[in-house]
Amino acid sequence: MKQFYPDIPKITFEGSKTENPLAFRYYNPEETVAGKTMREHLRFAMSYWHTMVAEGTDMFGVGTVSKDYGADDPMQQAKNKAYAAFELMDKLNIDYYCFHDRDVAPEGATLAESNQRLDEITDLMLELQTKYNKKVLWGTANLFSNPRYRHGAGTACSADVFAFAAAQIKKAIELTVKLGGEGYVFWGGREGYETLLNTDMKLERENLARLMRMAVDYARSIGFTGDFYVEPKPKEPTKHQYDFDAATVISFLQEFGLDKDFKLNIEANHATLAGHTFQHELRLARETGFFGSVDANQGDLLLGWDTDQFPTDVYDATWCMYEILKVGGFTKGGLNFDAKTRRASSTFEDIFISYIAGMDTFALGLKLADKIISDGRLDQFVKERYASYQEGIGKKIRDGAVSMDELEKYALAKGEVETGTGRQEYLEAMINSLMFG
Ligand code: XLS
Ligand code: CA
Ligand code: CA
Repeated sequence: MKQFYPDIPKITFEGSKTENPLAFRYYNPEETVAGKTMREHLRFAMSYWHTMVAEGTDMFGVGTVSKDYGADDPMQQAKNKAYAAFELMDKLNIDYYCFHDRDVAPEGATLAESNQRLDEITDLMLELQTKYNKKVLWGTANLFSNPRYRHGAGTACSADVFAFAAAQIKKAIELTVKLGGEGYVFWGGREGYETLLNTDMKLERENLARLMRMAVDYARSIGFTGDFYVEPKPKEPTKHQYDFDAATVISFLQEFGLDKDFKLNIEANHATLAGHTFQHELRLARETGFFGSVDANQGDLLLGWDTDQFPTDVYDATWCMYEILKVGGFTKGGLNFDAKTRRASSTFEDIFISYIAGMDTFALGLKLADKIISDGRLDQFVKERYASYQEGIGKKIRDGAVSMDELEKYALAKGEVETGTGRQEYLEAMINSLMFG
């Protein structure tokens, strides 16, 4: 069979001392860490849109790498793209992929034609999944690229657009089921607004919730047993997104009675755009029971947009894996590399090297997070910091067994209170010595 990456070998683990750029330094899939193999912990996924489709265009220039896969006809391109995708996952030892409907098959002149094209291409993808033993982590519908969605999809001012979006989601769910996908994502691409001058915010938010409810009910009725996720993002493309960050999404889900049906897909770059750390969003998702899946990438803190860079920051990966270990690991989610090479990194080899860098970073993060947790000093420190809630008045506060009167009496009797030092720098130095010592 024709190879699309003939110069790239299968990537294997060679250890941290290797100078071979096409080898894993830390990702050793069958190595056991904290009771599970790295493969089981990390559940890496390839993002179809960046890896197989995006050519490096930006606002100022055209693509720098061709993704036509040697064909002119769009359907032949889509088929070649599928062959290339599975070759790439096979060579990188990645078990899962994520896709939008429009990534895998070109949109047709009508909805019916688009659907027919999707049927044809997903037949091939199913064959390739079996051949290469690969799975879908999650599917989704692209409800933001086509100009019909310029006012949003579920939040569009036009009911016809809403209906079109519903039809597209219905099909994307059917395809996710056909491909055995373990999840389905709602990222609200243009589900927001630019100005309130022309916007009925109440209707838009209610409609978005209606669409989500219908999608879940339909999916369950056709036997989808996977998880639904909402992926928060604060801006880009619209100025005000209804899915701004984890807290906003959680309150939206609760407001509309969708909280039992959805979890969160937390993306690192979206967290920082919202003015949070990646770990903050993960912690909130974990503590509230909404943790689901992760889009592993990183932004550039000097830039105000979604750069979707491959994650190479070991601290961030460590804290991400710390939260994932603490939540008990993924169930149906995984680490999807929603990431692309920089525009100037314009060869296929750059794509492989980027994935290797991302996978190694998270493998290292996993080991370091396990080290921090096993060491125990950090957890112990936090426990001791809140020790006053374990007994006496603190325990009564936690148990809801105290009134304002009683607290006033207590405070009056106690006099001035002392709360001790936070010892942040001590902790930071301790983490450094655990990570690098
Ligand atoms: C865009 C989002 C998108 C979702 C899937 O910023 O990250 O790619 O992950 O629609
Ligand atoms: Ca994403
Ligand atoms: Ca993104």
